[in-house]
This record gives sequence, structure tokens and C-alpha cells, in this order.
Amino acid sequence: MIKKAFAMKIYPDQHEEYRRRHDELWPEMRTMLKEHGAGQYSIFLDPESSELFGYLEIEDEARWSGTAATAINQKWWHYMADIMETNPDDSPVSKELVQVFEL
Ligand code: RM4
Repeated sequence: MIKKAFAMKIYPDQHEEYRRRHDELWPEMRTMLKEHGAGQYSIFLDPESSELFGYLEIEDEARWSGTAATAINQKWWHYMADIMETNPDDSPVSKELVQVFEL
């Protein structure tokens, strides 16, 4: 099992909307993430800085990297682009974080 963590950023006035959209995560998106080996996927928000901290566990990097090109993921990223910092292709600006401790 591989642990992945990453940081993203939402717009300061969109905290509630970001949560609302994830409370209603499209079933096809949920299925796609699981089919690509995602487990224990959580996203936390720092309300002061509007930074998001994402954590998930995957089985295989290559399998996980396939998520980006799926039609449902592309649709999700376009849908989310109005409330978070994105790249020109609407993917979220995402910084990979490095694990530095484990109990
Ligand atoms: C996030 C972001 C990620 C996606 C999750 C479900 O806002 O778009 O890429 O995996 O939602």
C-alpha cells in the first residue's frame, strides 16, 4: 500500500460550496476512484489559509495515474474549476507532500 498526500487551494469564499460538492460526490466519480485502487481518501481544509490537505492510500502508482484521463475525472475537474486554484487544463494545482513521520 502506498500513502499519498497533497495540497490544493480553494477560494476563500468557497469553503461551504467545496464541502457541499464533496458531500454530493457523483457516484460515478466515487466508483472510478475506487476502481483505480483508492482507499481511505480524505480531504481536510485549513479554514484560515483555504489550503486543502488530501490523503489517500493506493495500491499502484500507474493504476492511480490513470484516473486523470478518465472522462468522469475530466468532467469533475471542469465542474470544480470555478471554486479552486487550477491549471490551464482545469486540473487542480496540486503539490505532492513528502511523508516525514509515521508512528
Ligand atoms: C478534489 C479534486 C481531486 C479529486 C477529489 C475527489 O476536489 O478535484 O482531484 O480527486 O476532489
